[in-house]
Amino acid sequence: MQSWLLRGVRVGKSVGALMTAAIVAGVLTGAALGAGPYLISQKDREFSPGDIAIKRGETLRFFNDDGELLHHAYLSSDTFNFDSGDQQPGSKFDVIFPVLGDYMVLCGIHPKMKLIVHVTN
Ligand SMILES: [Cu+2]
Repeated sequence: MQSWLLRGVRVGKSVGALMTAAIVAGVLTGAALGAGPYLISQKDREFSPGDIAIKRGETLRFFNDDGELLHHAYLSSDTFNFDSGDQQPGSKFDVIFPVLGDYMVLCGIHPKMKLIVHVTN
């Protein structure tokens, strides 16, 4: 009886440890996937990716990884606006999207650069 109990305790502990590990892993994964930031490259006169779906409150990080070109990112809409200003090569600019909807982000320097952002719940 006693040894059965002890074994039970031991099993219980290891299950508990496994569950703790799973929860920790879940939290870490959730943090990595949930909050972003999602990287948007600005290179060769393109946003890449050119189309992205995120959840409300998540962050896009615009990264000018072009060798020597200035870039820019702005959004003008009824519900939500931002403007990065000039972005030097190597610079980053973070934007949180707080409002649901579909948006088109543009570069004021290269008119053909377009990024579609779908913000969902
Ligand atoms: Cu540009």
